Amino acid sequence: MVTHTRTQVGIVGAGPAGLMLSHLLALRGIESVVVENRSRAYCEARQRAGLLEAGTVELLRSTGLGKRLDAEGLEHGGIYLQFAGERHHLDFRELAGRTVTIYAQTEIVKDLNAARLGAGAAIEFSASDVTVSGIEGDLDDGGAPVLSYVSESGEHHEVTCDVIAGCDGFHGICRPLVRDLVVYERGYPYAWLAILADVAPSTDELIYARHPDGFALHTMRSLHTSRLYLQVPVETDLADWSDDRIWAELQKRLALPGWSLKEGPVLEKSVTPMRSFVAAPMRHGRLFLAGDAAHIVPPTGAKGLNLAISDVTVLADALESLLTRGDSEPAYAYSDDCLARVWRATHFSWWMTSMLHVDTAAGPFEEQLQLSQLRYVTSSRPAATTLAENYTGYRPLRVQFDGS
Ligand code: RFL
Ligand code: PHB
Repeated sequence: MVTHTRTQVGIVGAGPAGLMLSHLLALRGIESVVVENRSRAYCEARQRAGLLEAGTVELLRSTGLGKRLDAEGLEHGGIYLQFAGERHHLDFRELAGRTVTIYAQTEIVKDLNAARLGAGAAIEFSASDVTVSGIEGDLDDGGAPVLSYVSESGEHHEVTCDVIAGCDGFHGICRPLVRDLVVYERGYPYAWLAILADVAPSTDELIYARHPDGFALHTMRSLHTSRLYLQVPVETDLADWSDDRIWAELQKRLALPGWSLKEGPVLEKSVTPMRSFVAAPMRHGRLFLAGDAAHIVPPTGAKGLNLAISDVTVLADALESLLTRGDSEPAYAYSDDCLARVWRATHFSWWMTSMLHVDTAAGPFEEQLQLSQLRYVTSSRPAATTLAENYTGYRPLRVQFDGS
């Protein structure tokens, strides 16, 4: 037996993009159904991003999601860049007039789930056999795409929608449905080994370090929990990296006279490949892609989550015009509007990555170029401003709500 229902927007994926879209639509009086193939507990525990641009923070606050963020988030006025045995501070407040905030993706997902479920929203976790059909056609000609899935209890559902949002991440089912998709892609000859450690951070702001043996990053999740990353070869097997080996490598790459890195129990570790990927267009018929479903950046610029949030901000506006006023123009412009920002972030992430990582296949010439670029961004105010403006979010996200 199949249960048939109707909604305005069918959303595939309950990551930051899908949940935030559902939240923004609800604030505009637009109904949605979110279908997610993992459990709520899994989605809320998945360790990923941690750094929010100023505009992302503003958006969360102005849409009623600021309470825990304001109590637990850590506002940072800059970062440190370390190379050639020296640590330099970049002051974003002074350079760009903006700050960034450490607040984990896990916490944003928890806040969004609580807000949506508290408002009685439909989020189907642990769904299987998720499919999307009937997306073809012109936005002005009507149409009724169908989102179908089998719920955790085994019932088959078909949800008829006005439009569908593919917020199902890089490995989702929606992107392959976009006809004539063009993919722009670049791999990197290294990966990141990440640890979460039960120890207070040894720094007040993030340290990005280029060391002859590879990149290292010291970030944090709270005043009690540290997050650290190491550049490792692509084919790295985690089994070869004992906690002692990881700490020894971090100690070496982050070392600075007069400063010490505090060690603590490792709570979690993982290896993530690095990739730049942009798929265009971000819409086909009545299917709109948002977030990692359409693009991936290497994490060095801390842009992935922020891009996912900016995509759905643009999409919520476009869908409001389409579904409440019958104006399809912003929906037609959606892909181009998002891609302009996506390409800026893609360039910035590639640039940060290329400047800070050691490519063993590149020679001494490339190494000197990297060091020259690092000296430039830490000594020239215009160069530092370029980094600060991009890191804190370019262009700053336009925030529509006043939170009242
Ligand atoms: P997500 O988070 O992958 O969510 C997609 C959701 O879709 C579900 N799904 C399906 N649901 C139903 N049916 C299917 N067939 C489905 N297939 C998949 C998935 O289970 C999932 O719940 O994508 P979204 O929402 O676009 O959000 C993107 C962000 O998660 C991602 O860009 C960031 O985590 C990237 N990132 C960072 N971004 C930042 O802005 N700042 C950072 O500091 C930062 N650090 C990072 C990062 C990513 C990292 N990794 C692990 C890739 C650090 C790391 C190490
Ligand atoms: C993080 O806090 O996990 C983080 C911060 C900045 C990055 C990447 C990851 O560039």
